[in-house]
Amino acid sequence: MKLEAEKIQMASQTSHLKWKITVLDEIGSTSDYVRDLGKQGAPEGWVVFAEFQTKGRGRREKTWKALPGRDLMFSVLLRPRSEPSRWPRITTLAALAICKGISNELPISPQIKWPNDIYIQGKKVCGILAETLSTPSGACVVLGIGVNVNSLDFDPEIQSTATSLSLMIEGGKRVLDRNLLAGAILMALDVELSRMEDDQFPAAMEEVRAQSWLIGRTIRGSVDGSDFFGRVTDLDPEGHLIVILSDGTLADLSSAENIREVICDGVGSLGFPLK
Ligand code: BT5
Repeated sequence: MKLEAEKIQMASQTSHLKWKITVLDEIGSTSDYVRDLGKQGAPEGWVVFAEFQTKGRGRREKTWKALPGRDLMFSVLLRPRSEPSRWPRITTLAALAICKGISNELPISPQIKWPNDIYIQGKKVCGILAETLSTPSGACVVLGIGVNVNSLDFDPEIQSTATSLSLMIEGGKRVLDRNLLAGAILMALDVELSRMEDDQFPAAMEEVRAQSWLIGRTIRGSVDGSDFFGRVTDLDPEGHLIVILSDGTLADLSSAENIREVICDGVGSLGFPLK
């Protein structure tokens, strides 16, 4: 079934934010499209879905790869009223919202792989890209979300690391209703994004911690081009990752790249005790 703006609107109708939904057959990137809308002064709540992206983007130079007509790829225009210092919380709250939207609609409990991925059974089912942009009508945030819904196979580069909701539920036998799922995610986004302020964010962070895929795992990753290795102990109150590094020091990371789990017994390759 194709994506239809009216059906998504119906499925998200109890939201406080008035979503204005557009569905495109093909576009370079929905986030670039929404960026242009933002520059032209478009109101908060504009959501653009595409059946196919020719230039889907991840962070930095990375690409988002998805075949046409199977998944969800969309970008949301936000004009947060909170202080800009709180805006980095948007990625965390969006991750929580996506988990809730999915588990409200389907018998599955996704996990948050800090900072911007959603995992099911250790595989990536969704990526989030929040970008800030200044416009003549004020700063705004373009929140880009890609969810693998009905894809059954993936580009060779991501074949071993990616999965889809359909694959995880009934081994890909059932085609899931993308309009209903999109509506459920938008409703959850509406609720979670209202938790940005200091009086609400700590409670949201408790839920995020409970759904964290990384806590307790031994990982490798990089920050600004420098590699690190250590064990994740927690997320701090702001949603940063706390890692005990191999030299015993604690790192509090606001962002990192290429995080992957290291599985080995006994002592890690850098002499880091794993137990
Ligand atoms: C992300 O970046 O995961 C954020 C992706 C956001 C995509 C949405 S789609 C709608 C909107 N419009 C856009 O142009 N973008 C947003 P990052 O953490 O940098 O991860 C990118 C990496 O994920 C790639 O380098 C691949 O390894 C992997 N990847 C690419 N496509 C994938 C897919 N369909 N499923 C799982 N992993 C994928």
